[in-house]
Amino acid sequence: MLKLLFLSTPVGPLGSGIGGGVELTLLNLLQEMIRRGHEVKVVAPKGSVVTGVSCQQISGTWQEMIQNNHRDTPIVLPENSVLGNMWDYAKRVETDYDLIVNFAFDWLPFYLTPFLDTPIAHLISMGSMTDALDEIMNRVARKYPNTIGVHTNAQAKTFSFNDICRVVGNGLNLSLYNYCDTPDHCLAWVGRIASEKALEDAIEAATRVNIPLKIFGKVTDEEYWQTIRQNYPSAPYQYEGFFNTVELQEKLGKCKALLMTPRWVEAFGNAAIEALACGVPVIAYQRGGPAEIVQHEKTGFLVEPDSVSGLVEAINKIDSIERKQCRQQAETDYSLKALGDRFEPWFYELVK
Ligand code: HBI
Repeated sequence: MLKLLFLSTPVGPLGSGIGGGVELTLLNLLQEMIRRGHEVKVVAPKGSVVTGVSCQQISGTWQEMIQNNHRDTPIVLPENSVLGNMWDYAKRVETDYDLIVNFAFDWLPFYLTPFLDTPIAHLISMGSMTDALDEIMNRVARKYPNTIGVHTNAQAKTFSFNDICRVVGNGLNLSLYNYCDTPDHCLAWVGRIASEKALEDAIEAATRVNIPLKIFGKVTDEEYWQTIRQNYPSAPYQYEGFFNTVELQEKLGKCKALLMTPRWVEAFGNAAIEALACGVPVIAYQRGGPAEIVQHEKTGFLVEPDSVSGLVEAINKIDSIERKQCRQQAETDYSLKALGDRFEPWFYELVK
């Protein structure tokens, strides 16, 4: 049995949705490690909501989203940084734990690693973003091999230390997702509405096949969203909004396919496994995480990146995919048990 200390992302409270995919990963991993008999404590910004486990609420100023930075942006820590305060706490209690698990994609946790005695596992949630962050991650990877976990090989390949990090995939609580065998005549797009997600390609494809597109997710780039609405005044799309897991899966399941159009290297692509869990085939650009999730012509289609005609071609063949196969893949590769089978051995290796 291990005593684990999970340090959440500093961009906002757990449960707010600001942290996006990493919130889902932390909560799913927490649930699975407790089910396996380990003790877990969470450290997160004040206002976090975590059911069934003790959560140390840390006050302080949230960290800015790293997506807003450029490659050469210097590291910025605000006055009364919540990230700094989280690590003050971790340093104070570290002897009570066998392993610290860091979920922040930030410079400070890596810089502090050699100053703590308890081993630290870093689970990183994006591909390479800035030079300063790459440099400090590389330093930790070299000094402490295999202490950095990534979700996919594609994400690992964006870093120079891809040969000494651990690919751990991701996973879902599949009992929350219901299989739907008879979809309505519509397509789905799920994700933060921001330029790196290239929603315009999905709208263009839906327009060409004249099938309504349902859009789910938080608008995190207002200007980008307004541009889309101006450029596609009469396209067949409907903005549905941002939903929690239970509501999202109920609406997503009724769609003929999920379109994934990432312009950047998506580290994983939680939406892909959420769709599969509902029996929804995935049509994705052959780029980043989704390219390692979708089984081409079995649970969806992988098309040439940035090719709208590729999306259209796949949409026209979507009925050839057996929806049951999609649910089956989620159960085989992305259940909480599969997630725990990838993380638990990694954690034991680090505490030896
Ligand atoms: N930005 N600075 C910073 N730190 C994070 O941990 C972070 C982020 N941006 C996005 C993010 N985490 C999560 O939404 C990941 O799931 C992408």
